Amino acid sequence: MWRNLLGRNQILGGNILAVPLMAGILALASATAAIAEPLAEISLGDVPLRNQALTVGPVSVRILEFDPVNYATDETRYLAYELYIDGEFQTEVRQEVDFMFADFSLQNLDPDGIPEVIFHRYTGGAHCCSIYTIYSAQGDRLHRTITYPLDASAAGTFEDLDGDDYSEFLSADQRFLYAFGSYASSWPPIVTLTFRNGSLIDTTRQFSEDMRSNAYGMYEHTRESTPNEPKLGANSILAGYVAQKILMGEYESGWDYMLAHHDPTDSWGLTEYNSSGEAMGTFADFPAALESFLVDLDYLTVTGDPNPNLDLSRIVVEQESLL
Ligand SMILES: [Ca+2]
Ligand SMILES: [Ca+2]
Repeated sequence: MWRNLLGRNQILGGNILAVPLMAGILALASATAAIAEPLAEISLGDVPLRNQALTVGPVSVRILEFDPVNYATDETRYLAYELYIDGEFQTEVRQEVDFMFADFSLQNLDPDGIPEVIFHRYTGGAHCCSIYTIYSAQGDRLHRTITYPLDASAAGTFEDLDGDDYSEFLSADQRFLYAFGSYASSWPPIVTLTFRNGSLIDTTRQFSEDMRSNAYGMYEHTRESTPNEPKLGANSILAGYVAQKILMGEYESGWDYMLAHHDPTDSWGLTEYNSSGEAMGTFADFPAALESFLVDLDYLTVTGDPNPNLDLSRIVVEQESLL
């Protein structure tokens, strides 16, 4: 599969934004970054597996048991696997099969020469969801990182964007999906994480060219929208645009652009909720709703200033631990 189908942008056919999202893909595809290639991989699909081993250098995964989901019954199926380094047992995992397909791959995400084990599963549903579990030898311990379920627009592959042999994980802030428009008109700011010492670290702001490319796509598809002659879905793209500009250190120009191109007639996202999810009222307009949203998501501080301490790894990484 073309990697970008599971990358930051995806092709959405038959709707108003099919062309803009395609444009984003082409922009990213033209980059010269090295895609991390698996050294070995094994797919879990519709065939049961027993005692299958995958080994590269000192690292081994042994799949003890895998039975695919049987949609005809409710019977619980299991996946069980073990990890070894230098022939020494590290950990065993046994879990219910909650995925449509999955794979194990071994690849170098950092320069220490000991491959990482990446277990990637896809749980299905309308737009959901990829979940990554990454195991990395750190000294004599195994470090495990588990991502949140990531929408296709937020779950990319690993690429080494800057050639330093530490792979980047290309994602996006999926909290912007549906916030101010339909899925198809949602265009989130990008999130770039770098794999270091077994962890995914937020390095989004270091990759200014990527951010600028994403912001340019958003600009191209909202520049003809004005408050008097708004384009459908403009607010949703502009929400992502302002957030992207905050990350670029250009909050004020992003905000001014949003004011000049937003749709004052679109009420999507204007309902105000309390922390329990109950509707509390309605924001006066889209700019007021957007500012509150950006504060809620920590792009802005409560005083309305760009938050220099925003750590976007926390919206991708659900848990990590030394085993
Ligand atoms: Ca490694
Ligand atoms: Ca890198």
